[in-house]
Order: sequence, then structure tokens, then C-alpha cells
Amino acid sequence: MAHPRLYSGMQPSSGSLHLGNYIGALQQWRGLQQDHDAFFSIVDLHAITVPQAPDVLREQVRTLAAQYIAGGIDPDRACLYVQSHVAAHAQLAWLLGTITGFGEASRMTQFKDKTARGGQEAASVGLFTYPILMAADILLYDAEIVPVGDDQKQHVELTRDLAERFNKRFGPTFTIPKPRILADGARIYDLQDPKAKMSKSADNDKGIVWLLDDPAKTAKKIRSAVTDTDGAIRADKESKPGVTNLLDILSAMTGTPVADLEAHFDGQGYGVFKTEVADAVVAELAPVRERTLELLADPAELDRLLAANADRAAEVADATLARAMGAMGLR
Ligand code: ATP
Ligand code: LTN
Repeated sequence: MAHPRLYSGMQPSSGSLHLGNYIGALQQWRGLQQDHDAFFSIVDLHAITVPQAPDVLREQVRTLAAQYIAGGIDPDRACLYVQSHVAAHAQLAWLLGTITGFGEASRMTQFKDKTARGGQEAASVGLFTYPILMAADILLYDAEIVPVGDDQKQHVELTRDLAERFNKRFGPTFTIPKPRILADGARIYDLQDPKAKMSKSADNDKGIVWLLDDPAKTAKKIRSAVTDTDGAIRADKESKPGVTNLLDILSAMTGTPVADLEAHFDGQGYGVFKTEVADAVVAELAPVRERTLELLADPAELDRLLAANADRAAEVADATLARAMGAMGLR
């Protein structure tokens, strides 16, 4: 039997992925590609919903592609491609926009969060319609499963609503996707502010482990992580967020359950604990960093691979777009 179709994507909106993206997205996707027909995109059309410098954007797309591959996405197995290389994304987004209610789009909490500081007047219309483009991404590939963090759940729900509405109005066209929400332990927090999620837009660089940081810097950031004064190495999200975060990180790096790690560190101090976490993160990330740099040293090869995968993606996407246009009385 064919494997279920899976779709996910990340924005090329920073110069490197961080440890949160690695554990929360890449590690999960690496596992899922084994028994799913997976499409992973670099969503550059989403990234330009906020201003991007063209040269920087081009480099960030390549860096993200290299990090996907170095992090274990197999471009021969999964289809790893750049969203803007497949014209059907923008085209289907337009069609879906015509069946999306203005009020419905206005209820998306990510837009409200992202415009809370600068005000909605200053935001682009593209940022407002971001979830409709995301719906187009998912529906073009008849994805059944969409692995995302809980912040994206509402967008997948909107995708389901739009697909159901379209099918009802114009006849069966789209597959109804299901979100697959990230497990709790896969959510990684800022090393300096362990109640906030590790985020590329955080103010303090010391709290973020970048996949392109050199190993000495990575180790230093982990050894300087904020903990607490109680001295016990056990997970308790409420009263010991820093220690819990380090336990989750170590568990993700080694595959050892948190309960076993608690037993292993029983009676030990934070110094020993942090050193073990730092060693494990460096052991995992140093080869990923090296492989990324190797891939980036040959941009022509990377571009060739992305072009070939865009052709693969377009074959699937164009067929779905044609179906949708036909159903609507276009073409
Ligand atoms: P920002 O940091 O600006 O909120 P981001 O780092 O969340 O952005 P995205 O492009 O929104 O980056 O997310 C890419 C993927 O990484 C998503 O699947 C998201 O769930 C995951 N992810 C992001 N941050 C974390 C984190 N701290 N822990 C676990 N997963 C994360
Ligand atoms: N909005 C998502 C990225 C994204 C995505 C998608 C995820 C764009 N299109 C389709 C899953 C499926 C984010 O910011 N993490």
C-alpha cells in the first residue's frame, strides 16, 4: 500500500535553524519520511510577508536547504523544494482566497500576535492572507498529515474548513488534511528565559543554540543556561523550567527517556549535568554543521537538486490546480 502523504514547511527567515527547529521539526520529519510520502518545502513566499533583503533571502533559502539535508532529510526519498519554484502555490492561494470569509481570516491568532506590536495598519495584506497560502501548500499535494507546532494548528483547521467548503460547493477536489501536533517534550525553550520558547526572533542570542554556531560556542551557551537554586535534577515544568528544558534537550539528543535521565543524575550537581548536555548537543550538531558547510560550498549542486525537486513537486501540484480550476468553471 502507498504511504500516506505528508506535508510540512519552514520559512527561510533566519541565517540558521536553531535547536528548537532541529528537535521540533527536523528530527521529527527525519523519522516521518521513512513511512510517509513526504513533501518538505522552504516557504519563501511566506517569508516575504515581512520585509526581506533579496540577497539575504536567496542565501537563507540555500542555507535552509543545506540544513534540511544535513539534518537528515533525504532529498531522494522526500521531495525537498522551494515554494516559489512551483507557480501553483500562488495560483491556488488566489482561488482559495475567494472562498475565505474576511471575518474568518481576521480570526487567525498568529496575525493578531504578529501585528500586536507594530499595529495592523503597518502589516502587509500578504501577512493577513498568509494562512490561505499555507492552505494552498497543503491542499496542492493532497496531504493527509501535516506535522506542525501548536501555533500552526489553527491554520491547519482553516485548511480543513476551506477544503470541505470547496468540495461541497464545487464537487470532490481536495483531500482533507489532519494536523499532527508536536509532542510536549519536543518543544524547546530559551536557555536564558526557559518560560519562552526558543525563537529566532528572541532578543538575547545567548539563549539560542544556532545549528551554525561553532561547537565551543554551543557548549558555552548550554553551560550558561539558567537553572534554579534547588539543586535537584528532575523535570517539573512549572517550578523548574530550565532544568526540565535541559532534560528534554538531552532526551532528544540521546533517545533516553527523561525518567531514566533523572535516575542517572540522581545525587549529581548541575555542573556535571550541564556538561553532559553540552557534550551530547555538540556530538549531535557538529556533524550537521560540517555537512551544512560542505553543501553550501557547492551552491550550483544545491540549486540543481532544488530545481529537480521543484519539477517533481510541480507535477503533483499542477494536476491538483487543474482539478480545482476545472471544478470552479475556469479553464
Ligand atoms: P520564530 O522563532 O520567529 O517564532 P520559529 O523559530 O518558530 O520562528 P518557524 O519557521 O515558525 O520558526 O518554525 C519552523 C518549525 O520549527 C515549526 O515546525 C515549529 O513548530 C518548529 N519550532 C520552532 N521553534 C521551536 C521550538 N522552540 N521548539 C520546538 N519546535 C520549534
Ligand atoms: N506557517 C508555517 C510554515 C508553513 C507550513 C506550510 C507548515 C508554511 N506552509 C504548510 C506546514 C504546512 C510555520 O510558520 N511554521
